[in-house]
Amino acid sequence: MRLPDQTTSAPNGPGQPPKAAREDRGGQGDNGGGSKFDTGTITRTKPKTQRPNLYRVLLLNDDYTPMEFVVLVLQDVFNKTREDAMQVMLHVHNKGVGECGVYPYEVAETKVTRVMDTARKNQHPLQCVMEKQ
Ligand code: TYC
Repeated sequence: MRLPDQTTSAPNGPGQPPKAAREDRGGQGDNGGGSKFDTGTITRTKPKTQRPNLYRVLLLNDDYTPMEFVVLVLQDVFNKTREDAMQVMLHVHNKGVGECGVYPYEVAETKVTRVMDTARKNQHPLQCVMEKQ
C-alpha cells in the first residue's frame, strides 16, 4: 500500500510555483524540508568553481584597410609590440580572421568599440568582433 507522502501531497499556496520549483535545482543542500524555520535561503554545500566569462576579440580581413593602419590599431588598442602587431595583421590578412586577445566581457566590448570607432573616423572598413570563448 502506498502512503501519501509530503512531497507530492503538499498543497501549493496561492500564486506559489510547484514545490520542486521553489527549491534549489542543484539539490545539494539539506534544508529542502521546508519546516516552519525555513528562511528560504539555500546554502550551497559544494563550492561552485567560478570562471570569468572570457571573450575572444577577433579582427576580420578586408581588401581596403591599409596594413600600417591595422598594425597601429593593434599596438594602440591591444598593447602589442610592433613585431606582434605585424604578425597578427599578417595572419588576418592571409587567413581572413585572427585573434587580438581574450578578455572579460566589458574589456572585450571596449576594445571592439575602440577599433570600430578608430576605423570609422579614418574611413576604413576594418571590422572587429567578439565571441564567447
Ligand atoms: N588586407 C588588407 C590589405 O591588403 C590588410 C588588412 C589586414 C586589413 C588585416 C584588415 O584586419 C585586417 N591592405
